[in-house]
Amino acid sequence: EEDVNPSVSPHGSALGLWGNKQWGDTASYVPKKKLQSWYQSSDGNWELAKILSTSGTESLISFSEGKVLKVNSDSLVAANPEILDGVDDLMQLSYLNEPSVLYNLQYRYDRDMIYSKAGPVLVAINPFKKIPLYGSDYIQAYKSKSTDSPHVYAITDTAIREMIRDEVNQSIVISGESGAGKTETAKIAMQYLAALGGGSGIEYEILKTNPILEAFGNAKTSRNNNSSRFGKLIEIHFSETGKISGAQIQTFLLEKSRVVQCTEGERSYHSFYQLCAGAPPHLREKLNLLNVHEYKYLQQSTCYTINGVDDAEQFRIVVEALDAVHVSKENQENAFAMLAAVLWLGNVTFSIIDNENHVEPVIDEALLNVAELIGCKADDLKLALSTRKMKVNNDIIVQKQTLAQAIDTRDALAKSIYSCLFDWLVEQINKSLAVGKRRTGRSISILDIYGFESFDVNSFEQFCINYANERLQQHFNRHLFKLEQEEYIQDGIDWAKVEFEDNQDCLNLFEKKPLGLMTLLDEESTFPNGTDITFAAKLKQHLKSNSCFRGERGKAFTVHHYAGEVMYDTSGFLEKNRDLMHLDSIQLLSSCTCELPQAFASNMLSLSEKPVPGPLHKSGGADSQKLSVITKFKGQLFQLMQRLESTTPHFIRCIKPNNSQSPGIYHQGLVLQQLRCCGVLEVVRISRSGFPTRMSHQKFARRYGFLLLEHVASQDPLSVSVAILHQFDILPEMYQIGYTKLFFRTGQIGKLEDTRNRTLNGILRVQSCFRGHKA
Ligand code: AOV
Ligand code: MG
Repeated sequence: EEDVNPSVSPHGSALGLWGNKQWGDTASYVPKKKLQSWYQSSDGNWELAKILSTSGTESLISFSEGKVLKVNSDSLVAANPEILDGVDDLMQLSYLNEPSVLYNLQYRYDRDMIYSKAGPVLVAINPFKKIPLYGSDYIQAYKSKSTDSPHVYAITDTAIREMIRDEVNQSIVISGESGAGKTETAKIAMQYLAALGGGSGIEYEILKTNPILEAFGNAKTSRNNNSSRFGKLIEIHFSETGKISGAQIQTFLLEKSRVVQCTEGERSYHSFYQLCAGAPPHLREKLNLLNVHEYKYLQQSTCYTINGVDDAEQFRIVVEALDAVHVSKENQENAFAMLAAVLWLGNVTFSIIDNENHVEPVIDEALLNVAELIGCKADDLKLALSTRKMKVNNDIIVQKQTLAQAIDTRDALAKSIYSCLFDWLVEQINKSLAVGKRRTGRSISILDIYGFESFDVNSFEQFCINYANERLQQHFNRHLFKLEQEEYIQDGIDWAKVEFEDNQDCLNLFEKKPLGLMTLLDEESTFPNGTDITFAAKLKQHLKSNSCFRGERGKAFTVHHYAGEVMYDTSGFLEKNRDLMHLDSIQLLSSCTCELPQAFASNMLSLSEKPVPGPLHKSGGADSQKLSVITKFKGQLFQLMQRLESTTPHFIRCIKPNNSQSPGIYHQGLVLQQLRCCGVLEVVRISRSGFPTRMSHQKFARRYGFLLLEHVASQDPLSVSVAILHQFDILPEMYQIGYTKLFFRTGQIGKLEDTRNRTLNGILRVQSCFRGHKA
């Protein structure tokens, strides 16, 4: 019964679900008698087994339930000793491989420890239930540093400290698939910032922006009952004394199409259901509200309610929030009138008026209600929905519309009223939260965008959302891998290079000119004869050799995203990208007696009057002219990335443990796929082999120099720094001295900071004693 050493590779070589990625460790692993090991069973799950004996290339293993199996030694993957079960930073694992990471996260998840660290990144696994980890006691504990277990509070605390210490703006970048918990996580971070920086009252307003934006910008999808259909960056400003002085919200591309079309099992925006369920009697009457299932736009899906959500109660919460951010009662009613107008627009029907199939809206309750709610004459509305003015040479001709055209016009009007309302609300919120003119302090921004999506049918919306996620992934890669490695090289640091999954190819597929997805889309959008079919054909023709692209049958194409393949159906791509609003409709809105439609119209006009840099032409001559949706979105994302680049980022990766939004279910395959696509294991590897904390010689000497007990002969920063390192017995393998900076392994600077804080507190106490004594 001799132990044989077949020298198994440390990462195992299991294929199949687990892929053949080498996520092994540098520590060599040799299956030995009595060692714990991972074995992948036929269902793809990894099971813990004990090695009974090994001989040649085979090992005899036993499972906890008593089963014994003879397996190929190559299929075994190193398991960590039990003492490492549930470590809170994956960096502490002796063997870093997929099953060990999955097991560690699951071990914690089963015990409601949903937060873990992967080096510098916080991993948050959605519990899908309330867990008692939040509130003032926990906030106090993290503030006073009496706990350091991984938490959103901890990473937010770090952001505050670094903002103050380094005088650099910070950002908290939250990513993850749809339903993974980004929005909840963002709120938890805001809660912590509000608690620590509160005092002026503005923090209360900041927290109240959440119910408003969620009501108007979130909806139930098949992935998430409260799915964000817009992206959001909230920048929270702090004064020099560390108090919140104001905030600014920027939103990105709201999914408009949901207002007029909705898939079975999903809902339109929460705001509609909340209004219908919760409006008090006087408002009901004023807006002529019906029940939700009487509105055609909402009828497209038979889903009207969400389990566990009381829309009427939510309505009251939203009203309270609107009060908090100083939207007047009058303006609140104006806003609700716009919601009602959109709903009634959906009920407007058309009848054929001639033998060329031209139509006119039926003058009924629906049309009259819309006219009243937006403040225009019923006849004007009728005209705007049934005709189009066209400019031919210098004459204006009036063209009648077919049913399909009229419906498009009606829906376009509904969509733009809704999206203008959303923008208007954000504007009101920003006015209320505005930072005073003396913007002296620093800021912490929190980014929460819609997560990566892949449905049965994916359209233009998913195309935009997934593109945004590619950009964000690039930012993540840049900070955790690229910049990291470049900095080591620049400063002459010795270290082992870590390979990572770069998504530049996919971004190129989208962005390259002249032959990228976006340029081709814009180009086709400008051709009067362009259709979804010609667009799909053009993509296939020009992009077929791109490794991230695959043409599909019919009008579809597939993109290989960092998070998986998504097949897009080009139906509606061109329309949605053009997003035309007829001038007739804009003119109608500007002629309205109500304040909001007027404001919307002037907003749209000011957008369309800007010079058009893109190739988008005037379709028909009398349409509003503007940038294509995708081009505008790309511009916004570039700006966003620039803003983020001027901050110190802190990353939170949200993980969805199952697809059914249920507590207690941990799907190994699903979790693994998410860990893989965001490179969590590579982040751990790079952090373990690298030196994540760094400080210039000058800064280090300035910050800790006063702790030196002995005088240093030479006062140059490097000598002072070296003296500090010696005095504190920092082990040589824990740091490296670069040309300009000192590089530390994780945790090292923390010890120095603690000593510094203790010493400073001591000095302060002594000073105050001294003052007390004198007085
Ligand atoms: P998302 O923002 O990442 O999806 P959410 O933050 O909306 O996901 O989370 C989805 C749901 O998961 C929430 O409505 C909660 O029910 C639950 N949840 C998430 N985090 C927690 C938590 N910490 N504690 C308790 N429940 C939680 V999307 O917006 O779809 O990409 O576009
Ligand atoms: Mg969200």
